[in-house]
Amino acid sequence: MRVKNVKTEVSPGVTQTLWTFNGTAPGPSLRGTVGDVFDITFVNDGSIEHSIDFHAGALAPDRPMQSIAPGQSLTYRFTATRSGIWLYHCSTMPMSVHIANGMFGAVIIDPPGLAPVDREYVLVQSELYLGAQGGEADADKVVAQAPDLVVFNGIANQYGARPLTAGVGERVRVWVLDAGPNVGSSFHVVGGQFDTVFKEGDYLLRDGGSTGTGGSQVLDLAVAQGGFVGLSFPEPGHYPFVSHVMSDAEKGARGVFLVNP
Ligand SMILES: [Cu+2]
Repeated sequence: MRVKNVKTEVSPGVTQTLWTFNGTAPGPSLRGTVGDVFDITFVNDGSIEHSIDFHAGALAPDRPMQSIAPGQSLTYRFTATRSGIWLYHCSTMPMSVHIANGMFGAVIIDPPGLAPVDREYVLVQSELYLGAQGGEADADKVVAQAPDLVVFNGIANQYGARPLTAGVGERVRVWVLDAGPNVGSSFHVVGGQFDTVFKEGDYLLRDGGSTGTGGSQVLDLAVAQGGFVGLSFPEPGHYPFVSHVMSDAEKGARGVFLVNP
């Protein structure tokens, strides 16, 4: 896992120099099952001190989560003992600014017995606090918790231009993680209903629940929480997905499922 500063178009015509893990924000999504050992080599090729904190592992933070200077590296080994979708992030102070400037990602540890699906997506919500064009996050805006953009997978409105796809009747799973640093999410699919919701390590609803007819309209996530929803689409069309915190949807936390016959 290598820190790199990368100029990124975060919204059409808007460029920021992000601090990234492996070149993108969010960084790579890692995946495994309970019992897996993750052996990470963390390399700082950035321009200031950085660090990494994997929520997916339980261990003493002292050594693996320490900040390291540019040019240094460390090894970080953790065992995935519990299932869920877990945040990882830089934990160098001010952590808010490091996360706001791109230093976050997801680790998915499948719960045992996870049902097969036809389509599976991962959406990581985060905020951008724009600095000068081509520059870095505006720390004053971060402190004020006044984001310019709220985004899925790092870029405002990207799935409006380039929809996620599914077919009528297909089983679709959407993993959602809220990376913050400051704003929670209320994940909703317009025209869709979730028959399954898994949040923070357990099912809130599974196949319609105890009645068999239960449904859910939103997966609510505080900052750093995650889960998944399961649904299928009844007919072809364009089904928008949003954070139902509507001002955040209007700041870019929205996209579209294109459902084909
Ligand atoms: Cu950092």
